[in-house]
Amino acid sequence: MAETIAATAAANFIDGEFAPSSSGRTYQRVNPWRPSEPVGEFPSSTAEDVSAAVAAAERAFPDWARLSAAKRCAYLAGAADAIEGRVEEIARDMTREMGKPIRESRMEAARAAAIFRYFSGEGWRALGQVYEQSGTGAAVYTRRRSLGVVGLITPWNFPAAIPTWKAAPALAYGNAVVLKLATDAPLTGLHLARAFQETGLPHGVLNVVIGSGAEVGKALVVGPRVRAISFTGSVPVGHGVREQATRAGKRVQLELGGHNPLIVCGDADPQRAVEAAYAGAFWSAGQKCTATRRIYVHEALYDRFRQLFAERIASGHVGDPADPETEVGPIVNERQLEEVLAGVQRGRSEGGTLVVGGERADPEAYLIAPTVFEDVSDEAFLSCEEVFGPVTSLYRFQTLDEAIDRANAVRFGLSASIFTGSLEAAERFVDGIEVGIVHVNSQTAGADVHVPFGGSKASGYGPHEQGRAAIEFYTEEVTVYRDV
Ligand code: UN1
Repeated sequence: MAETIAATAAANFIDGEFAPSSSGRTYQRVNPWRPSEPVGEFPSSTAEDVSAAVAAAERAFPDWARLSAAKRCAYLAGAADAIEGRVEEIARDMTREMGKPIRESRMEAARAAAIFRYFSGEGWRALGQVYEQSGTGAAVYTRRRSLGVVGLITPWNFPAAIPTWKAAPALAYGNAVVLKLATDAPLTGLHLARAFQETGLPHGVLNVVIGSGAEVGKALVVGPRVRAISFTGSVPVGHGVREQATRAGKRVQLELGGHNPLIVCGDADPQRAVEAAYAGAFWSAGQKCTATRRIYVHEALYDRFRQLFAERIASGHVGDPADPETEVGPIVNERQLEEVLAGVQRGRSEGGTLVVGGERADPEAYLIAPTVFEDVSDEAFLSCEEVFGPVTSLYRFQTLDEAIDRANAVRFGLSASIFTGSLEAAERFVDGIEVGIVHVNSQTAGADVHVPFGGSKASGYGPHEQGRAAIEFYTEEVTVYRDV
């Protein structure tokens, strides 16, 4: 059944039915590993489609919000079961449509099931606190309630995990959802709609619209009946979303880019740090906002680290993302490929030296070899701006304070990591590094499902996502003075 959903232009999910765009417009998505191979035809949706989805969500909302949390959460548990039962199928679709190596696609599909599972329990928790009124001693209590229709705008790079980690809490807390899937990876997200359809979710509670940011995203952001927007994507688009949504009086949550540092102290186990650097910089071809963009190595360890890192890259598996051995697959599309290659070019023209990589690695596939620079100045483009591909730079440092200062000298603040055996160094790093997610002796990417995820500085805005933090964004707090 998924194949028929996937292969048709009737892939929006509105009011419980799969349907084409009312405009009849479609686009074709191709496999980034073999761009001559189409993945499928999908709807190029319009503001009118968004309007139909929002209307369906508005109709569904009151009954959904009135349902007990336990009953709502049963649908999430059902979706977790459905997704768990077809991790392999979802992973294969993900790999085919956006090029993520199948090893990682499997982990991500399983993560989506875990997120639904987690929120199927989380939604049962307390929604408020009871106090006594200061004058009379009568009860005054707080109660969190759902917002209404929420708009979720999701990217192509985590096409299972991100739609899930937004939709799961939105639904658990009683909101109705309009989910925009990215045009570069619609197939994966459609499995969520399919899973909920199978659980018998009431029509209109979850709606899925596929289309561009300019049409579908904008219609959600400015549409007056949408109470809140949760957006994951780039900094410039995110800031535009914030401006427009705020002007329209909406609640906004942004998860934006990163420029994540990894600090390797002189006492670190170099091989372990190299593994983390490799995974952080190159898995998913560096197309994660949590990818490792800068690696600061203590001067005593620099030459050894550089050599081991180059050896690890030489023995790494780069190529067909459908091969379970592959660690680094293609870039999502041709435009992104060109942008990454332009970033590499700029790195060279600003004085960076290539340690390895730097070129396209396949005549047909959008594949770029893992790329490492050194001698990049702290002010250069590569040290400050996100190049969304398998590109990272090495820097030498002398003291930990210096490394932390340099690590902080960017506008982003998403994740950061340190490799050290010293508790004191780790504590100094945790205290001084200006990011939302800190790793000690693990790579910069990754997001456990039951803890908050989100950045500081230009990397994020609004409450964090996932875990118990998610209730902040998807509910509003009411204070009730109760006298008899
Ligand atoms: C992860 O590192 O597993 O778009 C998650 C992104 C982030 C999610 C990263 N919002 O890359």
